[in-house]
Amino acid sequence: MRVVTPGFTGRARGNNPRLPPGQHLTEDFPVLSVGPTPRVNRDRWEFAVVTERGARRSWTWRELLALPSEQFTVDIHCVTQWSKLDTRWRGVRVDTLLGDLDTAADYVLARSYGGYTTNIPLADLLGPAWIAYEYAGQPLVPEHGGPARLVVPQLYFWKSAKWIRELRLGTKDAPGFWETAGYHDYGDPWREQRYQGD
Ligand SMILES: Nc1nc2c(c(=O)[nH]1)N[C@H]1C(S)=C(S)[C@@H](COP(=O)(O)O)O[C@H]1N2
Ligand SMILES: [Mo]
Repeated sequence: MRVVTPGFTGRARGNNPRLPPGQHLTEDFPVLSVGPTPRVNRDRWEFAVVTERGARRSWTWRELLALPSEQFTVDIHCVTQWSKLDTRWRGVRVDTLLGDLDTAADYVLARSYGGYTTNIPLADLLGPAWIAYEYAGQPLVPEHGGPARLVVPQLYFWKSAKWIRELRLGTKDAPGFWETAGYHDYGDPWREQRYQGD
């Protein structure tokens, strides 16, 4: 039996219920970077979580790899309207990194090597989200954010900071690079929250 839902014949969506409004599918993996690709040596790489009270917890590359990791497969949606289904990664869940951290924060500013920033509610980083270091079974290449990047699949992909360096927890929301430039503060692709006011 074929069920036809009225109002969802969706030619523009290619009839694919996994495609958010205004998006089209891509098979390749476009690179979208604001500036030059930072080359971060894994020997000097460090990742840190900083709480609203200034407590800092950090990991070297070896320490990150020693943490429990998982493979995950997610759909990603760029605000420039491409979506890619079933992308396969390996990484450490953000809740593994936060552990029993003592915080009253609701917001996080992700900060990258190279200076990029983006804000994400803490709840979405527990949603889950990952610090990913493998893509399609290979070490994550610099163009796609290697050594490691954030992957927050339920938000537009600009929230998934490449070359992640720090998660800064705060009690107040602080917009990042694209949010300051007029992009949506939250960025839910299913509600098509592309720009401020959407
Ligand atoms: N540090 C950093 N992270 C970033 C970006 C960037 O320019 N710098 N671009 C964002 C945007 S707009 C998108 S769509 C994705 C692109 O990731 P990709 O280049 O691996 O496809 O990374 C996001 N994370
Ligand atoms: Mo993007």
